[in-house]
Amino acid sequence: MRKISKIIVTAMAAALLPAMAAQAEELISIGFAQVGHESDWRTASTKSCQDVFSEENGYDLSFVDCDNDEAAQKEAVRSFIEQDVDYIIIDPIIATGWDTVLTECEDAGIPVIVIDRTIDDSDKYAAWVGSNFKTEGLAAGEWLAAYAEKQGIEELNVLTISGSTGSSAQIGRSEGFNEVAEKYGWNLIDEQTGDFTEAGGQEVMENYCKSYEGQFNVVVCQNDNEAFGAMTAMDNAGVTYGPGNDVILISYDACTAGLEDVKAGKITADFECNPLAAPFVEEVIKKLAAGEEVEKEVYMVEHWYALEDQIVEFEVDGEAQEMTLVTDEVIEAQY
Ligand code: GYE
Repeated sequence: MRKISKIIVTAMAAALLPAMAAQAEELISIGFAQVGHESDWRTASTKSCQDVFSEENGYDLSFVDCDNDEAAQKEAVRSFIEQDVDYIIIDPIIATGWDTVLTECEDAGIPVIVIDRTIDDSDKYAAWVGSNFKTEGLAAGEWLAAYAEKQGIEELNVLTISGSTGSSAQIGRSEGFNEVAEKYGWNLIDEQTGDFTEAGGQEVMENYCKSYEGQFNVVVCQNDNEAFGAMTAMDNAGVTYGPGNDVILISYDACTAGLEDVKAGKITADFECNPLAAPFVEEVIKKLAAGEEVEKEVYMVEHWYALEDQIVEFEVDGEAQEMTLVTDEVIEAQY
């Protein structure tokens, strides 16, 4: 009896093994060269990719955190080529310097999908999924114009803590906001990078508080984490911020912790950048696998957040913008 069951089990295993091997082979292999781990936004982006491109969903994901190092990111892409993955996802740390390595991907016949930040000096990729950073900057600027008017604030003296220099997120947000500032003749006092980190935001703001004491009434942080650091620096320097206080504090990303600070009356308005691109990337991959045509650019939908008294009407490129009131439910639903 025992012998028979052993034979059956062995036979079953022998039958199953090739099936399991075939299943492993069927996994779609993806290499993802992620920017790093500098912010809440980045954590949400990484999680979104890891959730969607899981083994359960039929993927074999090679994830590389490039720690904000451009050279390491190119190396990661080249290692994916060597592994001969089926698809490569890149979130480019900076916008330029990509043509050579993208040509290598093309020569190897591996489709590249770019997410979040753009590549501005090459079009050798199948598709890009991300946000319009210039629109975010324009929205922040036009909101400020409408809000200052409502409050009767005539002079705007602005300090900007920008994101990582040369990233398309930094370039677009600066371009958009500064275009509006120029239009209304605001005083742009200074713009220094906080590298999208809390420590960077704090350091820049500490210097600003010393150099420009009493000279500014607007601080623009190009992401929430920089805003967290800037708030610490302003607390230490005795500068008050948020609705009704010395400084109007503007932020981008609108991740959970950022929205909590809007709700707490610390961040005056927060301009969303949606990090959940992975489901759209998966659609692109499915279409490519089926030999279908894909859209070259896919834009994420985003919202602008504030409390009731800071919700004002404004337009971007002639289009009326709707703002979202921050409530506990809204925060709960955010990433
Ligand atoms: O705003 C910031 C992150 O590339 C849009 O990078 C992204 C930016 C995001 O570190 O928090």
